[in-house]
Amino acid sequence: MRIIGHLDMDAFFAAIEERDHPELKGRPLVVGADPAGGKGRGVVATANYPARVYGIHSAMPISQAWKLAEAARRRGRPATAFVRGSHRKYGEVSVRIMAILHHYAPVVEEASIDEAYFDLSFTGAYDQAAALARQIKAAILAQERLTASIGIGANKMVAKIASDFKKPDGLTVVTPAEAEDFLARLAVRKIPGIGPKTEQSLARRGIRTVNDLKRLTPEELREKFGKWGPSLYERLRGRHDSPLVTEWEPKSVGEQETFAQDTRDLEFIFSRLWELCREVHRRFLAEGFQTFRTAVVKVRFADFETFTRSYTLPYPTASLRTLKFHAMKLLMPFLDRRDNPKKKLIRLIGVRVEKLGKEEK
Ligand code: TTP
Ligand code: MG
Repeated sequence: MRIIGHLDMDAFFAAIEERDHPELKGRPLVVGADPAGGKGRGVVATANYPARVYGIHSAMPISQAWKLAEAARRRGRPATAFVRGSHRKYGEVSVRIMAILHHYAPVVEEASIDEAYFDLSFTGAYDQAAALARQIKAAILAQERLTASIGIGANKMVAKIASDFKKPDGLTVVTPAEAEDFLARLAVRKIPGIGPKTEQSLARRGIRTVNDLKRLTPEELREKFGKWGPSLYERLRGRHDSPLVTEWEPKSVGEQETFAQDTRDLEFIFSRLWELCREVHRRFLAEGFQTFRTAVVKVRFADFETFTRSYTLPYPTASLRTLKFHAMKLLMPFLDRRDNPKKKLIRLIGVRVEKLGKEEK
């Protein structure tokens, strides 16, 4: 018997800002781009629940969020605070939340910055799994002063839908016996993979709930959804067997170069460093990876003394610019007094990415 948990932090970025700025507590709060008095460009990263009451949500233009906040204020509703936020801080909190999960569950899939699946099959029973989920929520509250919502079900799909069912601070357990009825009542949009466009086109045919959609035969689903149809047919009935995608592949992609002459020519060394980064990044993509988390730089001096330095990002990225930035920061100390006080010449440099991730298909 499988028991899968899914955790999703509540209003994640906004909750962290409220925690760290008590004067914002309980007020409507938007984390995102600078609203610049309504002229701002860029978007909302997230809004806390009081700001969502005004209709503000993730990915909305910040100018529109500003208008909604102003309209609410003119109606006599509380004023909304706008903050830019700190992605570095959110990444660090995320790392600590994931560590808590790893402490309680042997297999954890870190699905995004504030979301993870974890295997609770080892507890052997749904009430035991629920008790453990309560412990996880309590540990997060005690250590981070943040709330999370958790869903428990027989597979990833049911667990994810369940974690969203009662937010914030929710715990929703859907046993295998309950799964089909639980899903049948929901709007079709709740099934991962059914987006706003499909929702609309189904609504035109009078199909709004999962129960409505279950009236379609596998053939009709294939007509409408193509190859995805048969697996959707199963999902609507609560069946979904994809595994948790856990560890990073224990692989790395790296390149190094021995210079024709030992050197301390910064312009030359950096031009070679950029080229190595580009080559590593190209191979990383060519080998089918989507993300890396660790950048490693290697330096060998003319006397063969060799060092490696690495930096692990708070969350996965695919960015060549990020790789170049951290490779440069890691290499710099070897070019100046910090790690090269005797001004030794450099014989070789290398660049490597580790903690590589491939997304689940
Ligand atoms: P979500 O879990 O989607 O949202 P949330 O945690 O803010 O709220 P909820 O209680 O509904 O789970 O995303 C997690 C964080 O990711 C969110 O706090 C900010 C960031 N984010 C963006 O920056 N842009 C986006 O479009 C979305 C959806 C999220
Ligand atoms: Mg969340």
